Amino acid sequence: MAAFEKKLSSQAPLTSAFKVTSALKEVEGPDDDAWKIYEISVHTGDVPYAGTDADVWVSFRSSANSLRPGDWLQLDNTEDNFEHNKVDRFYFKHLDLGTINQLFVYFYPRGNNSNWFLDTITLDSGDVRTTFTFNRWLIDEGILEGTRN
Ligand SMILES: [Ca+2]
Ligand SMILES: [Ca+2]
Repeated sequence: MAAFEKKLSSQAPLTSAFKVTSALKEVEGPDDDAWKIYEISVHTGDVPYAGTDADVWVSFRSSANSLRPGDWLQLDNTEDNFEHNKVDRFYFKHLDLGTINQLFVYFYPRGNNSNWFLDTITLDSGDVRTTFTFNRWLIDEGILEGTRN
């Protein structure tokens, strides 16, 4: 799959303060105006067998307080994530990221019928909402960048 750039290797996980959680009330971290709660919503496409039980991480580059290259947030909660035409929502707290310029997905196939049709991923700070479109199958392990709408 040519669009995949490289494989994930020995990437350091983020500290617990930046950990993705499954519910808004579970978000932890400093209580300061410089910090924002971000919602990541992932829409799996409405095509046959779109769903997956694969492992999925995201990373992004932003105009302020950007994640470092190698920082990845795993998207996981107690639900059966990334199923056909489902929207999965995850939350984390971070210093204001400003404009989100790039968003990357790291996909690691797992389970039966692991191919995943990823439609869009939206990052919402409450003030700014940025959607990245993929609209394609993810099949092999790798990293893919979304197209900012
Ligand atoms: Ca599938
Ligand atoms: Ca699943």
